[in-house]
Amino acid sequence: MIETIATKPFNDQKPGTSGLRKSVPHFRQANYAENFIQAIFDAADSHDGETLVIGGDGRFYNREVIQTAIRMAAGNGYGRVVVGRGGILSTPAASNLIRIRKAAGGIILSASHNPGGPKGDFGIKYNVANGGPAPEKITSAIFERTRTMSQYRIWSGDAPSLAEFGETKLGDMVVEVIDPVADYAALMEKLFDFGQIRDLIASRFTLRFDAMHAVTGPYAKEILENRLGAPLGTVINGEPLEDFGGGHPDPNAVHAATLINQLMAPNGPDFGAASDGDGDRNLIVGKGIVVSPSDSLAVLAANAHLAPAYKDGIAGIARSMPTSQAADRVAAKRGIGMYETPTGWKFFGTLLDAGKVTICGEESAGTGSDHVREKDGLWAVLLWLNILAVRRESVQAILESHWAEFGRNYYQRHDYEEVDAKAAEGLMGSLHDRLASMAGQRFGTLVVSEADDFSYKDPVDGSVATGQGVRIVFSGGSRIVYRLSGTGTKGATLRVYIERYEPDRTRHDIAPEQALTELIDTASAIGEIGKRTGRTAPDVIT
Ligand code: VG1
Ligand code: CO
Repeated sequence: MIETIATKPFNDQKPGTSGLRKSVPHFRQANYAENFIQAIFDAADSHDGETLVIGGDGRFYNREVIQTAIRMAAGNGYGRVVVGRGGILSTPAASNLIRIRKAAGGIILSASHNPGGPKGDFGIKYNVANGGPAPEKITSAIFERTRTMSQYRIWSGDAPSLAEFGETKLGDMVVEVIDPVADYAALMEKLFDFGQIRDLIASRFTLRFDAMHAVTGPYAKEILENRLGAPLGTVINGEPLEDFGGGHPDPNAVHAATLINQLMAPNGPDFGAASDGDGDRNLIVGKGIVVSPSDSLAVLAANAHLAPAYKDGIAGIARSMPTSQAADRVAAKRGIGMYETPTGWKFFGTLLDAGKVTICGEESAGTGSDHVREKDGLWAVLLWLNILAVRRESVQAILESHWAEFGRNYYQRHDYEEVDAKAAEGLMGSLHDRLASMAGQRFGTLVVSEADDFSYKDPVDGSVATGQGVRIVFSGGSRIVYRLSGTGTKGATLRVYIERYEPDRTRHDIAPEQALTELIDTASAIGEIGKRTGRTAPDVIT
């Protein structure tokens, strides 16, 4: 029986960069998740008899919300829910399923790289029929709807157990429990030359993949160990755990330090990689070298033609604004399109759908292609492996020859976490106030050539996004970008992105912190970071 339950609106359900993210205790307030899910269904187009994909990264509270979402889908007229066994689906696997099942959309339960557990974070994200994150038009409609929510519809009986494969009925709706890995693994096998990668792995090449006790464990074991023949134990921390083993499933220098240390050891593996909570981010580490995500995007774009799926070349590249301009140099040299979008994967969807770009990436360790409409951690790992299998060079050698050909964009991102929200807004506000008078100002040897607040007009659908980050560009092309995170759940996170281009190939082996010293100091001075936040150093440098 379908029940209509009365509820009261919450005033804080505005989706951020990637869905609605709050702490678990916040999400556990009565009707909090139900209100947001009803708002998604109300904002989505008609869904009578349509298919909905549901899955999550396995974090604490996942199962409860999945049960609720399934019962609410039945209460709202969906014809079928496709759900991963145990409620598990990585974000890219969910995107793929939406596409191949011609679903009306999907609900992904994840707070991605944020920590999990009873006191950790939880999140709900809606993806549309192309498999990608809902565009701003829809996330705004969802938010508007949450402000007046007065009732939601739900099937009164229990949802089926998700432990077994197969179909059951909930009222008129079919609930289909599927293997979360199979379709995704088949897609990867279509894109890449598994035979060649298998040969590489069977040679003396050694690799390690850190799943960080998050969702990619079962995917990586099936693909790397079962299908590509990597020895058992190649995938470490491969059991998804509700609290990610107490860790922080963010593949960066701080949280993936153990993996990085292994790769820095002289007798360590040749290749290391890690992914985040929901499997859409990737970290690539070669023996003795951590690949910066912006460089990874550029190298993948420059070498994609070595993998079967991209053998005819790529149509174009898109990157988020704060991502380094390394990829732009590849696009310019190859004569293909280059697009600069606001932060967040939702801005790549129209470009991918229109065939303007094939590869997209963000400095936050997200890379992907037109095979799905999300960033994809294991895809990036496999494309790297395919390139290594063809070139038979080390990761370090590939990077060095890339820099020699295109020049090197030295790059760092500095995060100041849990900053007082008022202080962070004050800092951004003060930057805005000074933007108009910034051009021509001198800081040490640096002279500002332009300064603005990034806004973007989508070249396909004409939609406009404003207030996407303050950019300060210096003569010579160096840049400092400031923006506030849209995924944090405590206070504000200030992100400062610093970049300098070095064409001289005799100067490509400087440590980034050294190559960027003057810009780093200038970023603190212009942002008045110490004075306004009380911080003397960033919490995380990536
Ligand atoms: C961060 C990253 C952004 C990424 C987003 C979602 O957003 O900077 O590049 O798209 O997380 O990634 P923000 O607003 O905190 O800077 V994920 O892996 O959480 O889906
Ligand atoms: Co993620």
